[in-house]
Amino acid sequence: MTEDSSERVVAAVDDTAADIASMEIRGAATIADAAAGALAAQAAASSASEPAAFEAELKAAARRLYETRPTAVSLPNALRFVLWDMEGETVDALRESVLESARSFREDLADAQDRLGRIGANRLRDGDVVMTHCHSTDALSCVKAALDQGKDVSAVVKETRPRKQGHITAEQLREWGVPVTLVVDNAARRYLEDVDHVLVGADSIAADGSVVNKIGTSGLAVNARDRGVPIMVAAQTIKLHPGTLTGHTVEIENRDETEVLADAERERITGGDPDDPEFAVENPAFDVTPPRYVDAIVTEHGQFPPESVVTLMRELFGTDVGQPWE
Ligand code: RI2
Repeated sequence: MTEDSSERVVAAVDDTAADIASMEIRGAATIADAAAGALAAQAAASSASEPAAFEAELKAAARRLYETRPTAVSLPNALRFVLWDMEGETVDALRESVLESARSFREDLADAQDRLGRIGANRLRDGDVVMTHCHSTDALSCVKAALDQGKDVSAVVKETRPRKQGHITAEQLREWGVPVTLVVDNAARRYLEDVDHVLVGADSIAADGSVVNKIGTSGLAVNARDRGVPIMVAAQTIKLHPGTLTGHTVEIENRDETEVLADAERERITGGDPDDPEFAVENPAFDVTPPRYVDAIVTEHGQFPPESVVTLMRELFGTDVGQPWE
C-alpha cells in the first residue's frame, strides 16, 4: 500500500506498474490487459468503506499505471474503459462494476486480436514471406491465423535494437513451425528483395493515420515502399489515439541510455569519464511512420487505408474522451 491512506493503492497495482515501466510486461495489448487486471485487483482488495473513497482509490491506481509508459495508448484506453463503467451507490456495487468491466474488457481484447488475425491472414497468400519488426502479438496473430488456414508462411525477422525484441518474435514463430531468418536491422533493405509483406504492430495510431511503433519502423517503411513491398500494420482499435482527434500529439518515450550502451562501453569511448559533457546517447523507443508509407491498417473491425481510421476513431471514441482518473 502507498502511504496516503485516503488513496490506498494495493501492491498488485504497484507491482504491475513497476513491471510495465521495466518492460517485464510489454507490448501494447499485453500492457492493456495487465492494466485492466490491476484495476480489478485494486477493486477486489479495496478496504474502502465509502463509495467516494473506493472511487478515489481506483483513480489513484489508474494514475499510478498511467504514468508508467507514455506512448502506448492502449494503456490509457484500458483505464478509460474500466473507469467509465464504474457505477453504483455502494462500495459493493462499485466493486462489482469494476470487476465486471475489467473482465469483459480483457475478454474483448483477446477476441479482438483473434478477429484481427483472421482479417490480416486474408492478405497473406500460401508461400508468402513476411518481414517483422520488434514483437507484436497483433502482427503475430495474422501469421497464426494464416497458418491455421493451412498456408505456409516464412519470416525474415529483424533483430530490433536496442532490446532485440525480434528474438521474442523468432521464438514464437519457430514454436509455430515457421521458418525464420533473423537479420540485424541494417540488413533489412537487402532482405526486402525476398519478402512479400512488411508486417508490424503499433503502439498508437493518430487521427491522420500516422503509425507510432517501435523505433526503426519508419525507416523500414520508407525502404519497403522504395522496394515496392506492401506495409501492413496490425493494430486493434485500442491502439487508436483519441487525443489526436483534438490536436494532441503522441508523446514518444525516451528510455534509459544503458539499453543502447553499457557503462563499460561508455567509459571506453569517453576515456574513463562517465560524465563526459561532450558525449550523449539518446534512446527514443518509438518513431512515427506517415500514412503515405502504410498500405493497410488491419483492425478487428476490418482493414482500413490509414487516412480513413479517423472515421473509425470518431465512431468508437467520440471526440471528447477525457481522463477519468483525474
Ligand atoms: P502488440 C511494442 O512496444 C512494439 O512496438 C509492438 O509493435 C507494439 O508494442 C504492439 O505490440 P514495446 O511495448 O500490442 O515492446 O501488438 O515497447 O503486442
